Amino acid sequence: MANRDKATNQLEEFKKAQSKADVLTTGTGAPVGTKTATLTAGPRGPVLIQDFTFTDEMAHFNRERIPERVVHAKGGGAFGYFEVTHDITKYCKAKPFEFVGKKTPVGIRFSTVGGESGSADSARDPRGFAVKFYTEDGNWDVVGNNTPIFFIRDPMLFPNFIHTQKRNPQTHLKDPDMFWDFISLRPETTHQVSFLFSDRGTPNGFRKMNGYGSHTFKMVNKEGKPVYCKFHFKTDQGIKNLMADQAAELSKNDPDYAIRDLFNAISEGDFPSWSLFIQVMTFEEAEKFKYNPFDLTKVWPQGEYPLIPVGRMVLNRNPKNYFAEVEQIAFSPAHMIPGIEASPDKMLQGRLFSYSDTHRHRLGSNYLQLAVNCPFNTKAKNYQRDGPQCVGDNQGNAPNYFPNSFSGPQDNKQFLESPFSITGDVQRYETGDEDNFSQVTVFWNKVLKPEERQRLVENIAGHLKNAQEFIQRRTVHNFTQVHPDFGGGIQKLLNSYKKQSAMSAQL
Ligand code: HDE
Repeated sequence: MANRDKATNQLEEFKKAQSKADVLTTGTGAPVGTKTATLTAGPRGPVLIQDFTFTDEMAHFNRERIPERVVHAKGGGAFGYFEVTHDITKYCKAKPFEFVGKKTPVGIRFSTVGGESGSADSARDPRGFAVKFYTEDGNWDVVGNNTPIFFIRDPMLFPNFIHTQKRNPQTHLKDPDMFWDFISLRPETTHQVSFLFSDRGTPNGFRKMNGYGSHTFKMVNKEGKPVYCKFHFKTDQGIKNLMADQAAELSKNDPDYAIRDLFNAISEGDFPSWSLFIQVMTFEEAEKFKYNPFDLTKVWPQGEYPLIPVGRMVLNRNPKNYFAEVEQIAFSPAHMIPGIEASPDKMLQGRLFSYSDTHRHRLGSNYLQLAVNCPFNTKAKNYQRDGPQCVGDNQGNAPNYFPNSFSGPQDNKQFLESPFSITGDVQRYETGDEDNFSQVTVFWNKVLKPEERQRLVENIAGHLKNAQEFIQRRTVHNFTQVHPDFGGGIQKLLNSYKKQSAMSAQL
């Protein structure tokens, strides 16, 4: 049909490619006689337990759902490649950056964060931006967001922060107090909340937003010299955001807007791309930097640490099967390769544990054997064996213990991490008041245009108005410390909402 987009016309496309229908089989591959009638004793039943065609399918259906991601449950994905355009080997020996012109296959998943897997794509929320590089040294994941910063600095707070965006434990409803209560009690959230309620909190689909590795990482070169770095994927489509009313409209009329937009663009050959840049900071510079360089609530100013171009990522293939390739794709910041290492960032360290742990729960202990997760540009050779859903040959007849004298896979010191020294007393260091506002003041004064400031104030007040007054007061106090006009503007709007609702109560 001429007027249907590629996503809507998917079944028609399948039919075109499949000249003749295959013979239907059971899960064991046995041909099926009929798919419309159970095997029964007499025309009115009962059903015989020997009907494997029925029980095979019903039992499988009963098990179709796996747990959805506890955060980032709603998302879409695609595949493509990363190509090096600029030489950065003086900083990094990692395979994807080996030489100009080198291409590495990638898989990507974009997502919203707080909502369930049926929630609307245009919700005000950060967007996940997770990239898997399938390299010859194994898979490397950059599991980032569309913002260069995050709400908190200590991973201890993460599960509780996330609970504030989930449902109230008794009512199972979204709760007007939970989010702002937490936000106002933890002022380090002010920077990210200001991004979130600006226009960038509602990007126009997945193609027209940037992606950031967000954390500080380490890059190591061939000589073993490390530097700190940050990753920036800048959209070549240009940044485009939805205004709050457009986003609300789409939530009602096309809740899968972003997934559809990505699928159609790729199907039509309009391949989205992003240019990758890095920022680099030496260890000596990190010692003297005016902020903690590992604080995820802060950016590294680009005036001091300029963007260095690296390459371009192009998405040119839609998933063939959503569940196999998008629902089951499993990212982890701990999936690193030689040349890329962790920094001390506490949030990153917390994540290094969390992701593989959740995958073992969500997908099973052999999640790395699934086609979309296995390192297909090399081969995993180790001493892990067996376990549920062990696919493939389970490493065949190779020895299953180490060390051994029988040519089992050997370790090699050339792949050791770069050494680094650590000093300091072991303690639980509180991080709640490490300069929460100065970079937000720069955002307010220098990044936002006057009309964008106004929309930021309106978006916050429109959301905050449903919280209790003591929570509103604490929130306004925090934004006032960024700039008196910021807090003042929110308070003014809250006052007018209060007046309006008092008036309508009198009517
Ligand atoms: Fe995540 N996060 N996160 N996160 N995150 C997950 O892993 C977690 C954080 C991000 O498309 C979970 O597989 C902790 C920052 C993306 O599959 C989980 C902390 C950033 C995705 C998890 C953070 C992210 C996730 C849920 C703080 C950007 C989706 C399911 C210490 C820099 C990946 C899963 C995909 C998903 C934990 C904070 C990005 C539970 C503990 C900061 C893009 O493991």
